[in-house]
Amino acid sequence: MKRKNSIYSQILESTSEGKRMLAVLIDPDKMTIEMVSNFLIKVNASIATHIFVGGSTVDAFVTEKIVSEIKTQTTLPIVLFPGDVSQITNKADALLFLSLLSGRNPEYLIGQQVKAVSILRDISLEVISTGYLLIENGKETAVQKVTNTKPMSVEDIDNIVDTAKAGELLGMKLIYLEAGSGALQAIASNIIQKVKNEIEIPLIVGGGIRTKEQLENAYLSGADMVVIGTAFENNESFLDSLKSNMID
Ligand code: 1GP
Repeated sequence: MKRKNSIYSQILESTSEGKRMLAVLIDPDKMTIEMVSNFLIKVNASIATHIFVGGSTVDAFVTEKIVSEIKTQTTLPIVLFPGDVSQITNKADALLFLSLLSGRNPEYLIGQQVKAVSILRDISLEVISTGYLLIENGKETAVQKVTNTKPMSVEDIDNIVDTAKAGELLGMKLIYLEAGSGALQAIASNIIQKVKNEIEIPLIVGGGIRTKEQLENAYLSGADMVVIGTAFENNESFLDSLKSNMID
């Protein structure tokens, strides 16, 4: 089946033009269908460019319902960021096909991806191969627990850079530096800079970003796209402060 690649093309175009992308992460485990409408009004008025949907532990079919609801409330692209194969639905526009390169658990390096094929075979969802690197942040995160892998040490930047580069050389289309949802420390500038200098594919950074300063810092360090979830869940006025007509 021929697959679309329009979402990835847009990401490449924005990256080459230096346009900042912001993905709002909606965890179906934390947001109910009833909450979507009000939240999306704020998202639509903000500088957000993408909506990511996913979580580490989400009940089957919940994702599909919430994606369908989100779709009625926004024109922004909806990209799945799944914790496992049960979260794949063709109601979304694209899927981050994640491989957890920072860990050595075969289930999250290739096992889940093999299981996804029988679902993907029958649907035309855009698939974007993504090298996913979990970096330590000062506390244990859901990704770490669920995948039973260790995050990469912030002391070993060479290893982080080489792992990101290996993902690119394997043909991955995006690299995602993840500090983990609700991280105490977001990904440090020097890590973002060094990874960005090494790779040519777009770079996504997420985990623990709570302020405009941290967001700005991630972009200035080289993130092409930043993902924020927890800060918007806890404080929707943060979203208001990122209005699309905002003049800095
Ligand atoms: C988590 O990178 C995302 O997978 C976003 O993290 O919830 O901390 O913003 P936060």
